[in-house]
Amino acid sequence: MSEFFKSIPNIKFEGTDSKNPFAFKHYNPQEIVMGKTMADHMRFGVAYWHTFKGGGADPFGPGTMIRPWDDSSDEMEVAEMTMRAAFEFFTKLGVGFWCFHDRDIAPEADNLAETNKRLDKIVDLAEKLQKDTGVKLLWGTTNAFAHRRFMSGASTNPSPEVFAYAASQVKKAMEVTHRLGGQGYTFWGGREGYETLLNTDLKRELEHLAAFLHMAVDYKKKIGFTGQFYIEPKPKEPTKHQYDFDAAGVYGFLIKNGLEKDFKLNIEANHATLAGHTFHHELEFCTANGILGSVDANRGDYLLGWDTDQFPTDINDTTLAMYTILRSGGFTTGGLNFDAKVRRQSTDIDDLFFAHIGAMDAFARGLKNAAKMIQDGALADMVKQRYSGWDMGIGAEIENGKMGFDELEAYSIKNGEPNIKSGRQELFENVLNEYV
Ligand SMILES: [Mn+2]
Repeated sequence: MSEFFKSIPNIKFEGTDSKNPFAFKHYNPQEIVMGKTMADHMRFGVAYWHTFKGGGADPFGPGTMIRPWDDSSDEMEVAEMTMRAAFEFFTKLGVGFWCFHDRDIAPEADNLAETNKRLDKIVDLAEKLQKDTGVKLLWGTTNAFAHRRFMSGASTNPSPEVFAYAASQVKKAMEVTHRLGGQGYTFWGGREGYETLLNTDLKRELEHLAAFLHMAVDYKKKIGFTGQFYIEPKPKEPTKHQYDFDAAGVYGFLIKNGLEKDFKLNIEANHATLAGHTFHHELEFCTANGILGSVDANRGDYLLGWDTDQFPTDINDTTLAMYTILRSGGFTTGGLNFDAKVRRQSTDIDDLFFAHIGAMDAFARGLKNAAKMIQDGALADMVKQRYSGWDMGIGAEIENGKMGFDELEAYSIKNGEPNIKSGRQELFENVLNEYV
């Protein structure tokens, strides 16, 4: 079936001695780590929007990449060629999953009814290609942020007509995700936020966002879609303030609105750093609250303040991410989706392979490092020791709810100044470095 990537072989594991740039050095899909194959741990997915629809455009210039699947003046012909190229790529790379926005896979027509027909036509092809290749849909989503109608947001738009349009679009995107057996559906808040508070009724917009998500939950039940709903936090860009700011903000919003049972989070590494957190922090917060759903695996640049969506290559980051993901019990419906784009100067088709191969190897190393850290118990034993005061005596009594302020005051007067214990940060950092 090779049409678009004729010169590129199927990517195989060749081990660390290999110098072949079209081979994995660390990712060995069938290798068992902590009782599961690497493929089952990671559940790698390719992001359709960046890898097949991204052309390298930036605010200073148009795209730089010329793709063979883009070679037609007929938009629907391009859409079909792109879908064929995508499944050829998934198969050669050896990933199990893909993710898409509705408008990536099928272009808009002059009206919504016609747009929906176009989407159905491309989804017919995607359904066939999924069947032929065994590649599955990790999640689908809606692009309700690019078109000018969404310039002031979708569900938080000041206009109810735009709210209705966005609802119609999400309805259809959920239907096609359901039809393709999607294991999840992601709500990324596109332009759900504001540019200035002066023209914004923040309270009302947040109420509308909650109402919208409740409608989505109702519709999910109505059509029998059993995939997991995710919200993907992001603090800013394109708006100055995005409502789904970070994991903690989203979790508070979900609880306030009675939505916490219906949503988990899709954590993106670069969104975490934009929020002033680490990727590790956002994953750890989700794990602590049982809301880790899926991951958009990428990275930012330490010197740039925007969402650069680079492919993840930092072994420290992947080790800590997998350390938390493994301790959370691992992915069920979710996976590691490469929401990442090759750089504007990486113009060849080969670069798409190098980017994904490197990222998959980086996570494979992270997985192996994290598994060893868990098996050795090195960090966990040190953390347990640090909190050991809570396992006995006054600590256990506080945790068991047997103490109040009166009792604690009496205890402190009797026992005097507390003993302090070193936090040993440098030792913890040294231990981590023994594994990376
Ligand atoms: Mn993302």
